[in-house]
Amino acid sequence: MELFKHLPLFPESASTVAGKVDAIYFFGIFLSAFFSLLIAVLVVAFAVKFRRRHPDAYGVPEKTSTPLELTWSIIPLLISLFLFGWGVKVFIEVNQAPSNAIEYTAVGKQWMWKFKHPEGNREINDLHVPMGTPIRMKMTSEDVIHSFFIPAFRIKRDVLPGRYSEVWFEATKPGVYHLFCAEFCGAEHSRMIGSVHVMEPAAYEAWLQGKEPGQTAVASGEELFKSLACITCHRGDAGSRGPILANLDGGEVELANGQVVKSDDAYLRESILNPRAKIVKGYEPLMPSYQGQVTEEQILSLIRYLKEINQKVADAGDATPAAETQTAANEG
Ligand code: HEC
Ligand SMILES: [Cu+2]
Repeated sequence: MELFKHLPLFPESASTVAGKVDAIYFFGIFLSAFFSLLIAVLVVAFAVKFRRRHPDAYGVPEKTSTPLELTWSIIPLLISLFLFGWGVKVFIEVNQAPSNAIEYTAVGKQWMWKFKHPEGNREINDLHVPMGTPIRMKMTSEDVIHSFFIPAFRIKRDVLPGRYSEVWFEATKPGVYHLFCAEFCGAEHSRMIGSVHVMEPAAYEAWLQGKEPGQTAVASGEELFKSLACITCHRGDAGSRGPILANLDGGEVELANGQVVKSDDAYLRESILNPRAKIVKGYEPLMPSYQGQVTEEQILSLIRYLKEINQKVADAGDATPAAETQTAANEG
């Protein structure tokens, strides 16, 4: 808000949701201030108006009025419901990344933030992002609970060990913004800070060009898949010891105990670290645990790679009928 530009109390607003979050906040402040003032003024005014004027004056007995009672119950109810509805609308918007959001990853660690761009660039405590692009940050922690907080974007999300959490934003203004850890995480918690550099798309491209790109998550996942010997059991054909890794991107998996579970990031993570927790139907519990052998970043890369091959399998499945029609048409 322009009005608060020079007031250090208020962080800049630099994301698509910031203004919406602020609007609710200001409405709440306005509402509280309005009613507090109204009540305070009335208390004083009535105290003066109805003061005792001579020693033998007595108050009249209280009268009750149903319409009055109803009015002052229904109006606040409507105001609260309005605030609730508005809050839910913005809450959903803040929590649901648009489907075209680009995935970055962040790993919190005492006491730093490690980022990876989809192009493979890695950064520590500094995060460069293009303006006007929705970005989904997939996050986990290597040790304790941290919290990813960018005040200028009005987003904050806990980052938990052993779990994935997500937050999204679309920056609207070039600049450098604070990144804080908002969960006390040890002696140097206060130094777990970083900077988000929002750049014009062209400047961001130039920045990327000037950097050693590093390996994309998919590429390092593929390399790990070979170097950790996953590929010896998951060869991708019917004869291998491990299941064909398909239909794992949001699909369903039938387990040996008859349960059906949804395959998501948490399932894939567990399959790598604790494979015996859920045994796939028709397979032996042969897979070794990779606990302690892979870092959080490597697990993220492996999951990314698994999803990529799933996508390829799915695309191939989609492509087949089309290809057949193609050949049929050629023959005809
Ligand atoms: C010794 C053989 C072996 C190795 C090595 C191995 N796996 Fe497995 N994997 C299996 C078997 C067998 C299963 C099915 C039984 C189960 O659920 O544990 C499985 C299951 C899985 C599943 C669940 C599949 C599904 O359809 O739900 C995933 C994901 C997976 N493995 C990934 C990996 C990754 C990643 C690696 C390497 C880091 C790896 N595996 C290494 C044998 C292996
Ligand atoms: Cu922290």
